[in-house]
Amino acid sequence: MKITFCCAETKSEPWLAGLQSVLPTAQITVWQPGAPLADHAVVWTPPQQFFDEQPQLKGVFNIGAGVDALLKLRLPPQAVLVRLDDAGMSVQMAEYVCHAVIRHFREFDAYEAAMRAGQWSYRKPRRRADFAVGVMGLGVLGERVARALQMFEFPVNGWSRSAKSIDGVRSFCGAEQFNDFLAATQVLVNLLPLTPETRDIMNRETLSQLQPGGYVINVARGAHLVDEDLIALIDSGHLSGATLDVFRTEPLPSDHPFWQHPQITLTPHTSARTLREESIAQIAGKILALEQGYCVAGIVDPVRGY
Ligand code: NDP
Ligand code: OXD
Repeated sequence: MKITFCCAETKSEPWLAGLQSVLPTAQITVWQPGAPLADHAVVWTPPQQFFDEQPQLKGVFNIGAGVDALLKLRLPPQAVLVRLDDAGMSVQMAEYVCHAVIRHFREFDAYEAAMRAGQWSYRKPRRRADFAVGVMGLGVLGERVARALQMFEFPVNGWSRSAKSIDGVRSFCGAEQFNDFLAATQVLVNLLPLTPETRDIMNRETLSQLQPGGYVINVARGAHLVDEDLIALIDSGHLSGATLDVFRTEPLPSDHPFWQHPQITLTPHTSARTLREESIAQIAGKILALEQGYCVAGIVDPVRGY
């Protein structure tokens, strides 16, 4: 069995060594133009040339959960595209989102500023019931985040394409329930995949429907958010701020207004990192299962876009 590795911005040696140790009989090599044909590919943002030169692939394994960049390319029609299915990402996402929600709810930024100014000052406790968190996307990551937020007794709403039944989470689904979901939400968390239907979904019209003082946490993709609409709604006072981990252009250009905005907190696309060991174990297990004719979890539906 031949496996080709084509992952941009990724050190290949440890991945190759890790894959080789769990698939000892496989021939695993780093792709370069003109490389021999392989059976399976492990990829992250490969160029179109890669797929053009590997037309017989059976499996394409993305080393991330989001496949928006891959679905812009022409993939071999018979190849199954498999996304990372948690592989240690959901706990990181739960940590990140709970941290952002709690920091906002408990006003820890204001306490930190007061402490730095040498002030011992109390703020009035806020009512948890006034801080309903709405999670857009209740898949592998969104469901874990919704469950984690419940541990802190925030009211939790979730919005997805199909209806969900998650204990304690108020489920909204489809375009027809989107406005009700927004109106019931104070802190909006985005964990949708980027598809033609979800691009620009956080815009002036939708964000205006959040409860006054609303807050936005975007941990999915930058192109879900219309940047200037977010800034306008914060500056008008309708929204109180945002925590953003993903951006339309990454790294975020140095002249982007997000950098300087006092009510916006930024992190560099780090909310849930790909963990090498967990990912290698998952991908190797799935390659073996596919080779033996079994179905595997995490196969992407190219029509749905995730
Ligand atoms: P999943 O595919 O498991 O879940 C996607 C969820 O979104 C599902 O609940 C799905 O609904 C819902 N959804 C999709 N389209 C729509 C729509 N049009 N309307 C309403 N709901 C919709 O994805 P993951 O949870 O694994 O990951 C989500 C995204 O997080 C990734 O696509 C990626 O972009 C991003 N990500 C970001 C990371 C970071 O570090 N910042 C790290 C990892 C991922 P249904 O259940 O009904 O199908
Ligand atoms: C992913 C990501 O999609 O890291 O896994 O953004």
